[in-house]
Amino acid sequence: MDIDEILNQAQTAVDAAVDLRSLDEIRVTYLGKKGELTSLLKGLGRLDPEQRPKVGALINAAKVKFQTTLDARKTLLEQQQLSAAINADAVDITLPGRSPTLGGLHPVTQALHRIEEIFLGAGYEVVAGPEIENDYYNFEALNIPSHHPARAMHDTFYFSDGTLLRTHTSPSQVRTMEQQQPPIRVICPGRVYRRDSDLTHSPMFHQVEGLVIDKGISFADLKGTVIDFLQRFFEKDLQVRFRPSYFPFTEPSAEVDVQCVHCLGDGCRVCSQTGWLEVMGCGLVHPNVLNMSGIDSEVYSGFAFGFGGDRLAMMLYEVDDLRLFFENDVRFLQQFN
Ligand code: 2NL
Repeated sequence: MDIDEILNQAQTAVDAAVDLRSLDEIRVTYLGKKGELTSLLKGLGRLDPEQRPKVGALINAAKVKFQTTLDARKTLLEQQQLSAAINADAVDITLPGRSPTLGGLHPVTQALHRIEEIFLGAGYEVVAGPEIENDYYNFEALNIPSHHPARAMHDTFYFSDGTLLRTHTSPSQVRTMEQQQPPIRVICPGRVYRRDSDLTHSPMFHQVEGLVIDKGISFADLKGTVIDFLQRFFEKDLQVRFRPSYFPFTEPSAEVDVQCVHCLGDGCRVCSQTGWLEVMGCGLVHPNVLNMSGIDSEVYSGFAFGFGGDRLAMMLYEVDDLRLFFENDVRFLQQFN
């Protein structure tokens, strides 16, 4: 076969190659150790000596032409392979994005914020304090001496050094009384701890306590404040009643019931057919409590109240199981977003 014929054949083969692998096979066929153009060069030895330079030059020129065609095809196929890969990986930037799901505030936090808003609107200050307390602030200053039966009622968690987890947020209010003279209007929301755990009690719950001290504060002020708060919180003109009760830190003391938010007083499972739900404890601050914190009980009087924020959140959102607030199942929590 003559050189031009081989070159023609080789170039046709190159043009027909559809990928880099078959292109390389073609290169080997013509330029490899046993390739067709290589063999022509090896055959030069059989020619007349005077013909060798001319034929050798022709073969080399053919090799160069072939290599050029081969390189051009290689570049083209590489570009095709690259754009195919880019197309396969392409992202459709016109697709709408997937927005991350946003979390929300826990229903108890929402209820606490709602409570704070109501009292802030009435001129109260929101006060926080430590969860680890000592005997004086948690008990002594609240007229609960050691061996008082109320201590057992509080089911306290003690640390080995005698400190304890506060059983109510009253210690924050005691510090407020120590630090400022009346008029005092504060609420103290926060976590409190009691060794108590069953269907309706969690060892940690959220308490909100309120304290008002000024000249001439009476039980009527307490009643008006409590009734107004409950009606604002539930956004309903619910009936409220006060029953006499006992706390060491208030005298007189009362427990407050509100008309059942579920049945509005008809009687249902939630209110055990009574039509009423117990919501808080309250009373006029005991003179001993005022005096111990440096407020003259002959000059000033005050009222205080305390309730469970979790309990009020349950009533507001009609949640019938306290444990739902602590399990943090997103299917439950999402309903409050
Ligand atoms: C309840 C009852 C109550 C208070 C808390 C209080 C605080 C000071 C002085 C006097 Cl510094 N009293 N707090 C008074 C009455 C009741 O809480 O059932 N809490 C969950």
